[in-house]
Formats: sequence, C-alpha cells, structure tokens
Amino acid sequence: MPRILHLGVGNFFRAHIAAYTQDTPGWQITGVSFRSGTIRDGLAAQGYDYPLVIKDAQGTTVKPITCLTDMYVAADDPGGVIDAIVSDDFDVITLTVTEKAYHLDTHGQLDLDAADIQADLGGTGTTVVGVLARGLALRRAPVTVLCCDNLPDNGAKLEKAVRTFADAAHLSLGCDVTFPGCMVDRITPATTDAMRAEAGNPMAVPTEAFSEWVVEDRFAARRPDWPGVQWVDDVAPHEMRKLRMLNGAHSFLAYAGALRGHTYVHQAIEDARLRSTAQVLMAEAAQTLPSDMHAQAAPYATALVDRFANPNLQHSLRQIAMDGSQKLPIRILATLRDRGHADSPALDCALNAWVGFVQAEVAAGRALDDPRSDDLRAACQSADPDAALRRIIGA
Ligand code: CS2
Repeated sequence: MPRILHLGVGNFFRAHIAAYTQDTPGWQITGVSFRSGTIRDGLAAQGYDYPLVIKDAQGTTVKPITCLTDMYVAADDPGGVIDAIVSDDFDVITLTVTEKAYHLDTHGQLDLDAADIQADLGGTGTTVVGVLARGLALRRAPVTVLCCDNLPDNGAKLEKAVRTFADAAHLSLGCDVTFPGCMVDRITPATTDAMRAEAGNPMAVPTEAFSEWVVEDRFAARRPDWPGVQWVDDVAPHEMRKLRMLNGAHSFLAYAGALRGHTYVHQAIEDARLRSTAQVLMAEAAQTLPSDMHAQAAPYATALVDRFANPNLQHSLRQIAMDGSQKLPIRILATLRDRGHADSPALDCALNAWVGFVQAEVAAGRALDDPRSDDLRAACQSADPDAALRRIIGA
C-alpha cells in the first residue's frame, strides 16, 4: 500500500492532511514528531486512531481518522527517521512543522548559524531540514516533498534550505525529488481538556467544517488523489490570498483582541471596532493580489468573517499570537511592502498591535511564546522599545 511520511503530527496535520488522506482509499501515513514523544504515546495507546471533532456554527459532527498507522520521534531516534526518508516505502513526504522549525532568516534562507542547525551539522540529526537533507542524500527512489506550512513559496523555500544544509554537510541529494508549493487552510484550535471530555477521547482534535488545499501538480512519484484538492501549476496567488487575508486578519485579531481583553477569535470579531479594522485589513491585502484574484477577494473576506465568528470553535487568540516574530513579516510586512506609499491604516494597526502586545506581555511578567523571546524582551528594556521591536522583524 502506498504511504506518506508526515513530519509534524500536531493538530493541524491531524485535521487537514490526515482527513484528506482518510478519504483517499489505499493510502496510509507514518508520522514523525520531532521533539517529544507525548503525541506518539497518546496516539499509540489507541492504535493511532482518533476522532476529528468538526464544529461549525450549527453543531458538531465526528469523523473517525484511521489512516495514521505508526510514528517515530526524531529526538529519540533520528536514525529511524532518516531511514524512513531513505526508504522507498514512502512516495510522498509531507510537512507541518510551523514556520520556526525551518530556521529561515528574514530573507527566507536557511540560517546556518542557528544553534539547532549548527548542532545538526555537528551530527545530532534532529532538525527538520537536517534529517531531510541526510535522508534524501541516501535515497535512490523518486519522492515528492510537500511543505504544508504557512510560508510564501513554501516548496521553493524548503528545497533551498535542504540544498543549503546538504552543501554545508558535504552531501548531495541522491534521488529525483520535487518540492511542489501548496496552500493549506483549516482553522484548528489546540485541544482543551473540555474538548477531550466532550469527545471522550484524550487525542480528539477540534476543527471547523471548512477546508481548502491547493497543490502544485509536480509529483516525482505516486500521487495521492486527495478528494477536494485543487491541482494547479502555480500556487502563489492562492497562497498570497490566504496568508495575507486570513492569516493577516488572524494575527491582527490576536494582538488587538488580546489587548482589548478578549480570549477567543469569535469574541474579537464580534467587537465592532476590531471587525471593521479586520475588514479594512483584508481589503488592503486584497489590493496586493494578482488582478485575476480581485473578483473573489470580497466574497472570500465575507466568508472569513463568518468563519472567525464560529462560536463553537473556541479558538484562543493566544494560540495565534505565538511566534509573532516569524509570522508578522509574512502576514503583514510583505503586504505593507507591496503597497509602497499607499495608505494602509489597518495593516499599520496590526503592526502596532503586535508591538503593543509584546510590551504588555513583558510588562505583565508573562513568558513570550516566540523563538526570539530573549531579543524581544531586551528590546522592551531599551530606550525606544517600539523602534527596537520593529527592527527585530525588519519593519
Ligand atoms: C493561525 C493559523 O495560529 C495561527 O497563526 O493564523 O494557524 C490559521 O488558523 C490557519 O492557517 C488556518 O488555515
């Protein structure tokens, strides 16, 4: 049976890629966690099956997921993960490891000086990019590597990072490999204890009914015919629409919403002041999209407001707020840059909200959930915190 090797078994993968694969007869998935064995242990205890709890404004349905069959944990067994990448048991390697796990610098290039990358070059084999480079160097069968994280040009960025690591490690990729780009979308909150209790299953994953997947059709080996996927030659316009409108508005709501005392996305979007700024932000973002996307931008924005307003998802603003130093450049700054000298009050507001949020968190003595937290904290103690924080993200 053809198989997918999936790196990063968080809730998003379990709500999206696994759900599509569940509907694709004949395909199964082996998962890989990088840091801890907690998810592997929880899933293994129930044969890797779990309920996907789909919540829209009307109510709840449950989709049992049974296509995940086993898992590795890279921190315990980097060799096992590398062997899996080498193995021709897998035709496709998919990834959802979050923005920060790629160790890209502000120009989108692999940061060879990052401590984890340096340690991996020294032989630990525990970064995503490192295990891919080492595995692909030994592999002979063709394979497709599909990055499903919220990065613009995700396929090309990952390919460049893997080749940069391989060069630095004096390796060359040994197989025919493609890195198509793709855009993934499904709002998937973290699982809370209340959700576990409601589902009667400790590994339940909550998600919304909507989902979207647009994938470049450049597969080097067998390709799963995931039902509902839109196959395209170039994903860039779809990726821009989603990152700049959905994720841009999400980040704005996260920081501005938290500053106004809200806890969940549906509360922030019901706050008239925040809703109107989010709508203006989406309109500002829409103007930067390629012209053939313009007609669909307004209905897309309306649908996003409805999705954000779903009261049953309980999507925490702080979950979205994490890793702002990695997200803002992609979701807000790139849009501002493309708008040049045009007035962009809502995008400016989003940037200011992040600056205000970071300072408020530090002032309240709360930990910052961000890979640059030390730099952000130091910026807050400097003579001009606003300017120092903007400098860190290249604003
Ligand atoms: C969110 C995304 O946490 C975040 O930063 O903006 O995870 C968002 O929910 C997804 O991209 C929706 O597809």
